[in-house]
Amino acid sequence: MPVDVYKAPVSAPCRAVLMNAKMIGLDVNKKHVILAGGELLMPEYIRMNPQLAVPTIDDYGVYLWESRAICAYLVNKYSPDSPLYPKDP
Ligand SMILES: N[C@@H](CCC(=O)N[C@@H](CS)C(=O)NCC(=O)O)C(=O)O
Repeated sequence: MPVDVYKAPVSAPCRAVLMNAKMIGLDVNKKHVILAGGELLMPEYIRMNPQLAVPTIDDYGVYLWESRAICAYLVNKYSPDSPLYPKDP
């Protein structure tokens, strides 16, 4: 099962996460969220992201939001030798 990425097509932060995943060759399961549809207000979503925003990831029960944090996390976990992020913080 790939990592779930909750995203909306109009969202630049979501595109950053998806581009980042593509750059490291990570297969993700895209879950489309309709921003005006009230999905972000559902208890199941609030449990994952109390900030009520996309992108959010569900990595086998590890929930993370904020696009830049997600990008760094995915590279660290799934492509630690990638040159996308420096080894020395
Ligand atoms: N700083 C956040 C920004 C997230 C954000 O603002 N997402 C917008 C879409 S671009 C959102 O989900 N808005 C909620 C809404 O429109 O109801 C990130 O980089 O992930």
